[in-house]
Amino acid sequence: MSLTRCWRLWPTADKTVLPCRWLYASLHTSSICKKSHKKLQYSIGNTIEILGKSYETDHLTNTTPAILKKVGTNLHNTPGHPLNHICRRIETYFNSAYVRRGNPRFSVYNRLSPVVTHEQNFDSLLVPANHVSRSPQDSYYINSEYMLRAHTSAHQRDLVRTGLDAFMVIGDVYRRDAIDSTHYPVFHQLEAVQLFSDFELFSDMPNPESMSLFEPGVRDDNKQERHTLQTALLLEQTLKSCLEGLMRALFGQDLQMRWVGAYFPFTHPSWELEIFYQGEWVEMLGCGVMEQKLVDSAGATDKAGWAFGLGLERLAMKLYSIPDIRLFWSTDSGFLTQFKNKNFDEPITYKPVSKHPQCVNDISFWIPESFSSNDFYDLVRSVAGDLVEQVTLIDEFVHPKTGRGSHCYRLVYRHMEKALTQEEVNSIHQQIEASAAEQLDVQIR
Ligand code: FA5
Ligand code: MG
Repeated sequence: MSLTRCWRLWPTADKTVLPCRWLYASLHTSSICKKSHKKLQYSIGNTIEILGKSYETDHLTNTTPAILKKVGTNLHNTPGHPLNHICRRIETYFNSAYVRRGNPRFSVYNRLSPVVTHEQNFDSLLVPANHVSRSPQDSYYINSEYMLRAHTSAHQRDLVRTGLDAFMVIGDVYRRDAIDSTHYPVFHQLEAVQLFSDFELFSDMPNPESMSLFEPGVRDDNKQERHTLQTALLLEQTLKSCLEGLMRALFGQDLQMRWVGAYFPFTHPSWELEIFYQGEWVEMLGCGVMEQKLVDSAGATDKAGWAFGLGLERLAMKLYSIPDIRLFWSTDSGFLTQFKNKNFDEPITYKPVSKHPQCVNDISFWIPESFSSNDFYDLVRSVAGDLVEQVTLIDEFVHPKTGRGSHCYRLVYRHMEKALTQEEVNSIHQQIEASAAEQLDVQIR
């Protein structure tokens, strides 16, 4: 099945979520964007410090100071933070549902550095060299060797290599992404991997000794070439029942959820799980049967397994009725005290302190040829921080005579903790215009 067909066969009705980067990539097979970053916030040959280590910047460096400030915050390990509550609830589910000889089956890794090599983030996961997810438009690069991980899957191969066959990785991940209430350039993922020997996978079957994990075969929509059909079906079944069980343990029996076919270079077959939230379907996680080539490359040649990666903010927003993803970074006691000193498994419903009024301002400019919207989103974040709630491209056109492109963005300003005055908004808006003109070579209209 071609990747493009895969996307068409499984359209997601979830309009709040951008097309999955892995699916989207399949529609844009062009090579990595070669655009040079003219006005870097760090100049080439400088060093930047991240978690006590120095990295030399080069032509690929595109991490912004605003992003680097978030590294090491460790919200997921902060007692009383909603992300910590949710991690502990998920760990509790796994520790009760998955036990081996009286001990938790899954080991938890929640302090791995978010600085990884490009090789870990992409190559170890079989992401092709020209895959668009490697584009500087999508990820935060530290330099030509290191980056801020774009997903917790970056640790899969190395942890399997250490001999583990069931583990979770919890951590902060970094992506240059849209700005709205469910997307933020730093968010948290919880990844889990479970590998099975033939003995483990088939132990509940009538004739386990007659079954085998592997056979030479062909790849189709339902299975990989090396896997027997039973292997593929049992892995799918154990994966889906694990995740449906987790969602019911968190949200109760009445939760509406649905499986949507997906594409990831490191799993086949692959799915996304969506749940119904505030009148819309929201994607919570991606998962699938691990590519056997990846498992083999990590030395577990006699095992097959599944993996999933879920977005913790998305889950916590639904579970605690948190309306905006920026709130997780709030230092305001109005937010934090609602979770602090609560038991992690207590039901909590966030009560908005008060939603202050929005201020809306548009910005229009002529764009240079190399322009990318994600550059503008990053710039808005750097200048205005969390004062901007949403940025939407509301109009674009090409001048019929000059051929120049023009973009118009609508910026919605709202402070989470106080009402902004029109003067404050105007001043930030002007700073955004000035920085865009200077750093992105746009011409304000
Ligand atoms: C991944 O990141 C894959 N690594 C997941 C995976 C793991 C697949 C293991 C197969 C096996 P994706 O890009 O779809 O996939 O992100 C996973 C989840 O992270 C999403 O479902 C969503 O819940 C969350 N997420 C993605 N982008 C954002 C964002 N900008 N802000 C907040 N949450 C996000
Ligand atoms: Mg996705």
